[in-house]
Amino acid sequence: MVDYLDLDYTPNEKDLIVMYNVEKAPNCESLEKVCEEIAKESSIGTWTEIKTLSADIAARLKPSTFYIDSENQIIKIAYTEDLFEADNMSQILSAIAGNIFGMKVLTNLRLIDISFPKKIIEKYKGPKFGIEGIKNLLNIENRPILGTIVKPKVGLNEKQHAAVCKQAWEGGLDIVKDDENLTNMVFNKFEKRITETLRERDQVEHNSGEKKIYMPNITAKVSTMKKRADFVHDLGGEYVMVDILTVGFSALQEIRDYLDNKDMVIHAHRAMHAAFTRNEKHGITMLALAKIMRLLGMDQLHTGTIIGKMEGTRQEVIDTNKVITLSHIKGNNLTMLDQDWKHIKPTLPVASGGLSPLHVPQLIDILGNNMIFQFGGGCHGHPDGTYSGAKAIHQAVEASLDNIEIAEYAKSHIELRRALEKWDK
Ligand code: CAP
Ligand code: MG
Repeated sequence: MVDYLDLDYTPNEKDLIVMYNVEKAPNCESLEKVCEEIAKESSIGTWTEIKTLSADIAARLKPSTFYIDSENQIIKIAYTEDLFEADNMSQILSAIAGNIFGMKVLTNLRLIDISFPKKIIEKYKGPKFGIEGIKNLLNIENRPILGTIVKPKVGLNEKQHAAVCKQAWEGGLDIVKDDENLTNMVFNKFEKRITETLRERDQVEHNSGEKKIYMPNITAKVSTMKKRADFVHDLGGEYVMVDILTVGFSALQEIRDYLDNKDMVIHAHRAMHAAFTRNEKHGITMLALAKIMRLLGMDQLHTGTIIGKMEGTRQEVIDTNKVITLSHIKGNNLTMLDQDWKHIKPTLPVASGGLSPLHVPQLIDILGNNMIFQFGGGCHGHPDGTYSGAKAIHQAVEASLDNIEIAEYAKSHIELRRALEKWDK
């Protein structure tokens, strides 16, 4: 009989460790029993003893549940590295985040965090640029990077799209991006949109002397994403955006490798994440997902605003930003594990969703300056349009960095005043 429970076990540097929150099913005898089932199903075992599982295989590969906090229903399992194909994230997740979510012995299962061992970390490049690389590229030091998402999400034609981008850049924003559902549409063709928009970008850069960024959404099947990235690159684009979950983990690995010698920044949009990150009792935390994305090489990642329209508590967002920006993580027994990120650069967090200039003081206060703040409706919804919306966002940041109340600053800045008139209800 293989024993998957070993509370005396001390993990070593060859172990991948997973922290789970477990709610056992009423018909299951104990938390220890559930731990055994989770460890079995996520590694070498199944629902019954099998004759084909030799003592040697068990000795080499069986994982150990080495920590059980029955009060908080939190467990930690150590998996030896030989259970995994180190450079194959899909395989790793099929094991530790696969069948186990569907087992009847548990009512809920939440994967809280994964600690990756040296042998796995070494197989990944991580972000090409990281926070410093992006700040250098945009020549921005002591303030958050400011961006907008073209709205409406879809519907504009190529020229209309480019014109909106031009206004946002001229209004002072650094970045303009496609929305998560804008790719190659009958009314807005990818190549024509990129051509029109990068031409406007070049013009605004020339006139303003400021660095301006366009993040086109290349989300599609992998071969098409490669072609679209090439098209952007050949036209002088430095960024691509990918809907990380809908393209999938293996596609992301492929794209990161493909873009490695093209010097392109990868912006990761997390559309669909809430399908498995939102339920606090079941699924996978955004923190764990964010760590996977840092390892896979995403330079920028949406992680939440705390104060905007999307779900995500202050603790979740701050912890998530911590594990993707720091080089060494000191774990606790509740929300995160120790992690040494070795050569893996930090990923720049993105706060986006339901933000307007009014949110800026709080955003800077809670999340700091090493951030990207994005405003869709909060820019294009300005009473006087996109250009004024962009100006108002910039003015709110200027005021906040100088510790001036935005209401006070608005007295001498019409765009900000108009924004307050609309949104300060
Ligand atoms: C924001 C946005 C982003 C969300 C994604 C939207 O627009 O473009 O996709 O921020 O959420 O479509 O909602 P608004 P998250 O600024 O107009 O809200 O960042 O939480 O992944
Ligand atoms: Mg969007």
